[in-house]
Amino acid sequence: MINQSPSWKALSNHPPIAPMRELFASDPGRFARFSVQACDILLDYSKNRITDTTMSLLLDLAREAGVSDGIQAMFGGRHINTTENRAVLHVALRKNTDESVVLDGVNIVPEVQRVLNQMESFVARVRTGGWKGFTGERIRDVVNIGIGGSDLGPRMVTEALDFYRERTLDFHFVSNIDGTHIARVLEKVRPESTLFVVASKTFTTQETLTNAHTARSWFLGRGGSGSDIARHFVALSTNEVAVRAFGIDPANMFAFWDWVGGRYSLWSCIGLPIALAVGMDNFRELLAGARDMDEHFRTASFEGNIPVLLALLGVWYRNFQDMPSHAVLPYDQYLELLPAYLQQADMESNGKGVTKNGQSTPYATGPILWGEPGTNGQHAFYQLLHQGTTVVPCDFLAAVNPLHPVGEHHVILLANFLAQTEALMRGRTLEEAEKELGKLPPEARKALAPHKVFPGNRPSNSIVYPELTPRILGRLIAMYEHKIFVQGIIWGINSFDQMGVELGKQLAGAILPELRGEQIGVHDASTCGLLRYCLDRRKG
Ligand code: G6Q
Repeated sequence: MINQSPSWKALSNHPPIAPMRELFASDPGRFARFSVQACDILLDYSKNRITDTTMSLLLDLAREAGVSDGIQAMFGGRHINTTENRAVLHVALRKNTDESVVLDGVNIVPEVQRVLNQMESFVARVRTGGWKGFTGERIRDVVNIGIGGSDLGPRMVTEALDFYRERTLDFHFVSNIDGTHIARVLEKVRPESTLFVVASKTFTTQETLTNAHTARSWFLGRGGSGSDIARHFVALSTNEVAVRAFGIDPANMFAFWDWVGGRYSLWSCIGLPIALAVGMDNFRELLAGARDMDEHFRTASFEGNIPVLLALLGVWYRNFQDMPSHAVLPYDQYLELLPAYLQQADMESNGKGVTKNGQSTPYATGPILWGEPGTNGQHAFYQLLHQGTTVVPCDFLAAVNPLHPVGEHHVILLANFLAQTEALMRGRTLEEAEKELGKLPPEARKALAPHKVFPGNRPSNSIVYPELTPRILGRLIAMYEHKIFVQGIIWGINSFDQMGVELGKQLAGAILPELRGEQIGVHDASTCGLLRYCLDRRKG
C-alpha cells in the first residue's frame, strides 16, 4: 500500500515548517516558484504550508503511486473501473474528429461525433423555433428531469454559462423525488411550449422515472395526446429498451455509453440542456476547454501540472496535516453551483474506504467538500475559516474580468478575494491586535486583544482566469476531474464506482411497500418507530 512507500514515510516524518508569513518574508521567490500558468489559468499555490522539500516529496509520492501509468491507463481505454469492469473515457467525449480513442479494439470517436451531430441538428431546430410543439408553437421552456450525475453537471454549467444563453428559452431542472420540486416547475410552464428532457444513464432511477411519469400525465391531462409525446419528450440514456418502454420514440433518444460515469457525463448528450441553452458552438467550446486541460494533464511534467499539484496538496492536508475538509470558494457568481457539483464529483468518487484490492485503507481518503460563492460566504462561515479550531484548506476561484462590468463591483470583488487569501495566510498576532486597539485603556485592550487574534497560516490555492468563457469553464471542470483522479490513484481506490449511491436505491425500494400500508418488516426500533409515526399521521 502507498503508506509503505518511501515518500509517504518521509512525508509522515516531515520536519516542522515555519509559518507561511515567515516563509514569505524570507523568500521573495516564493510566488514564482509555487505558481503555474497553463491553459490561461493561473494557479498560485504559494499560500500553502509547503517548502521545496514538501513539494519534492509529494512529487515523489505521485511517481511512486504510479500516477503516470494511471493516466496512460485511463486515456488508453483500460478497464480501470475494476468493480464494474468498465473503461473510464469521459476524455473521449471531448476528442477532435480526427483523433482516435480505442476501446476494446474499436475507435469510439466516430460514435461520439455521431451523437454530437445528432445533438447539433436538434439544438438548431429547437433554438430557431423549427421544432414545434403540438399546437404549432415553438419551444419556450426546457425541463431537464434527472438526478445526480444526470442533473448536477448540466444544471451547474447551464447556470455558469447563463451569460451566453439564448434568451427565447428558459431552463428548469427537476431532480428531487419530493413532489414539491416538479409541482413548482410545472406551475411555471405550459404544455404546448415545453420540452421535457428525461436524462438517465440507466433509465431505471426511481426519482427520474417517477418525475418523468408525472410530467407525462400532466402533459396528457392538459391537451397533449399520446402521439404528441414525440414532440415534447426526449431521452438521454444508454438504455434504449427502457426508453421505448417509457413511450419515448428511440428517434428522440440521444445515446451515451457505459464508459461514461454519471458524474463525468456532462460532456456527453447529458449536456443537451447546456447545448440548448448556449448553442452547439459554445458547447463545443466547452468540450475544447476540457480537451485543452486533458492535453495539459496528459503531457505536462508533474512539477507544472495543475491537476497533479492540486491533488498532491489535497493529499498533503488530508493525510499528513489531519485536515479533513476542503472548501471551494468561487468569487464568481456564475460559479454558484460549482461547490455542489464538486461535492458529487469529489465525494462520490473518492469517498471510499477500500482499496482496489479490497483492503481497508489505513489512511484517510476523500475530504468533505463544501463551499459558497464569495463574498456571501464571508458574511457566514468565514468566521470559522479565520478563527475556528478546524483548519480548512480553500480553493479561491476568480475571473480577472467581469461579464457584467457594473460600476466598481468587480474591483471590490477582486479586492475581497485577495484580502481573504492574504488574511488567512498572515493572520494577526496578539501584538498586532493590541496595537490596533491602541486607543483603549490598557486593561480593556488586554481583555479584547485575544479575541482579535487570527492564527493565520491557513492554506489556500488561488485559481485565476481572464474571464468566464465556455472554454475556460471546460478547463476548470476538467482540472477538478483530473485532480480527483490523481488522488484516487494515490489512495489506491476505485474513483469510478458508487456503491453508496446504489445502497440508497435498494433501501428505499424495500421500505416503500411498508409506507404504502403493507406489513412492517424487520427493522431496528428507531426505524419501526418512525414508520409507525408516519403511518399513524398520514392523511388520505
Ligand atoms: C454518478 C452516479 C449517480 C447517478 C444518478 C442518476 O456518477 O452514478 O449520481 O448519476 O444516480 O443515475 P441515472 O443517470 O442512471 O438515472
